[in-house]
Formats: sequence, C-alpha cells, structure tokens
Amino acid sequence: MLEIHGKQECPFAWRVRLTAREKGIAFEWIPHDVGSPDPRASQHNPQQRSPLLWDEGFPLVESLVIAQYIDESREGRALLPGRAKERARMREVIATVAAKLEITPSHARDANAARRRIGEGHAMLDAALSDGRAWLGGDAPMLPDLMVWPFLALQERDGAAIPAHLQRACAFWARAKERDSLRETRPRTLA
Ligand SMILES: N[C@@H](CCC(=O)N[C@@H](CS)C(=O)NCC(=O)O)C(=O)O
Repeated sequence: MLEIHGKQECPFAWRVRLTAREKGIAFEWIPHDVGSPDPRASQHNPQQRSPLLWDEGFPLVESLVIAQYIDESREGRALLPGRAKERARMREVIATVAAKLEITPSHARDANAARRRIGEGHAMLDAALSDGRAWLGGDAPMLPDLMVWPFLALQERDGAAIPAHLQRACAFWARAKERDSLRETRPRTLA
C-alpha cells in the first residue's frame, strides 16, 4: 500500500493525502513528529522529509510531483484533463494561484509579509473563478483545487481567511469544506 510520510500539520503533506483520497486509492499516513512514530518513518523517511511518498521501495518528494505521480500511476478519476491545452491551463493555475497561496502566517518568518502575499493569492483565486466555474478544475475538483485547499484551511486557522468581498473565492472555499476528502484527511491537530 502507498505510504505517505510527513509532519502532522504540514499542508504540503495534506495535499498528498487529499490527492490520494480524491483519487480513491488506499494509503497509510505515517507522521514522524509523534510520540511513538511507526518504525517505517525512520526506515523509509530517514531525513524526515514532509511530504515523502513511499511506493513499494520508490521514494518521492515534492507535493506537486507526488500528486501528479499518484494521478498518473493509478486508476480512478483523472485529476488533470486529458487534452494538452486544458492540461496546460490547469498547470498554469497551479504555478500561479496555488504557488502564491503556499504560505501560512504561523509558519512564515515575517507574518505581515505572509498576510500581504496571502491577500494577493486570495484575489488571484477569486479572479480565476470569475467565469462562474465551481472549481478551479471546472465542474469537478482537479489538482489545482487540491493543491490550494490545505493552505486555505491553515490560513483560516491563523486568522487570514478569505475576505467576504471576494465572493467567488468564499463560495469556492465553503464548497471545499463540504468535501468528505478534505474532512477525512484533515490533520488531527486541526480537528
Ligand atoms: N516544496 C515542498 C515544500 C515542503 C515543505 O516545505 N515542507 C515543510 C514542512 S510543512 C518542511 O519540510 N520544512 C522543513 C522542516 O520542517 O524541517 C513540497 O511541495 O513538498
């Protein structure tokens, strides 16, 4: 079975659990920053990377690379479109909107700078939804959506929620919070 390693509250590791859950595949979550870690944490993730995917002896790091590997290597709902132009568009959203939002005030060196950057990211998210689409991926959540949700959750926890005037982004986030996948993969420390 796929092993997903990492730190309990790491949003990058949460991305990977979310991707596996949306893909509909079984996985084991093996955090290393707990009192008595599973022995596989030191065996398969000795450098304590977060996240690290372990696929029967094949280790992989970098959340986005792992998410795409899960999508491409497993049966299940496709998390990126098949057509080249639509696929490129989704990758563009990941490289711009999702990349801008890869930050949380509580883990940033400069919390004020983080809040400014998050504000810009929230505005970009709202603009990316301006054609009325439910999800960044269109009618169903795709990889760009999954790459963003864990950060929105931690930003909200840190008091940097999406402002109410960004109505499309707020509605998008309200829909995301209803997804079983997000609830079920949530870090225990956030419950
Ligand atoms: N670009 C990496 C970022 C991963 C990352 O920054 N992980 C954090 C934990 S959330 C980390 O390992 N920080 C170093 C540390 O905790 O020692 C990814 O997308 O996977």
